[in-house]
Amino acid sequence: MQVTKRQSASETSNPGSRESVALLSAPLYMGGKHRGASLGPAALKVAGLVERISDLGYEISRQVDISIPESVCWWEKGGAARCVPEIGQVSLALADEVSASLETGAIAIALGGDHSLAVGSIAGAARYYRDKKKSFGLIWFDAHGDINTPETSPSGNVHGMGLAVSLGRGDKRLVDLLGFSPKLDPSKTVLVGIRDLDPGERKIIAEVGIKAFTMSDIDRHGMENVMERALQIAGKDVAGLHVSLDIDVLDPDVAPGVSTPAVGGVNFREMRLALEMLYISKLVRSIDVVELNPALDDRSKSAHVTVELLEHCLGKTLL
Ligand SMILES: [Mn+2]
Repeated sequence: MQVTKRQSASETSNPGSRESVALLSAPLYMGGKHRGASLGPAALKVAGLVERISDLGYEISRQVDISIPESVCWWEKGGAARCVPEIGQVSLALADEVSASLETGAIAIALGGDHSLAVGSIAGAARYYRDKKKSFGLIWFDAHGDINTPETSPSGNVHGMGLAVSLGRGDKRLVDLLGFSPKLDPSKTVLVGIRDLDPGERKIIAEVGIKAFTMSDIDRHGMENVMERALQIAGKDVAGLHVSLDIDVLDPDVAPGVSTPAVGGVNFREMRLALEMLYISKLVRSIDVVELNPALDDRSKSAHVTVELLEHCLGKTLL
């Protein structure tokens, strides 16, 4: 098993006066059961991601493609959590890239890939803030809790465990990545959009004490209110925010190209508003874009929606 990184010639140590963005592709697929998630970064680029971010005035200061090991774990290894050594290797490589990108002052955007990507990206962000003795918050958009442990998981898929791992629960090889745990402060951790939880996840959410806004909360109070509260929690006295955006938080009518769709999701306008509010907060320093599965998409509809939404998180306005 070997994890190598390919770095583009566009890398520069002189971002100049413009704000810069680092694009870190980590096309993980072994965190879930649908291999097509590995096509996510390519589909986002085909949908114009790089050009659209540049058009917003950002310098793309760093583009890294983290290569993913071809592993027999895909064919079923058994055990409680699948492909942990392989995901751990990729997580280490991604964590290094996220830390290094944040050090340059760039906004680090990790392109997945399934949501096991967050193990590495959050670890990298956590190390960056920890080294500076600063705190950060997390807003995790998802239809699911992603807060299973190997004991509670019905599938053994690590893409459903990333939040638990980052809060210090689960397979030690992932929990102890970079030598410290937990990566997140539960009092500054917020879930938004959940509607499909496994039984054990409800219990863990209550135990760890994170704030979770369900789709019912969004329906009752509106996205604006939910995001104001999310920012009050995750954005309180922090040096930055990490946003983990699982595309399956969107309704499948909006974004059908995901591995684990769940009906009754966030619509396009709600998501755009949420991301506009995050941009206005000026706190977002790192972003995951995960679970886009081009093999299940409808004529690249979900990829285009994702690029459009990401633009709003980076400052695109309607007027
Ligand atoms: Mn997820």
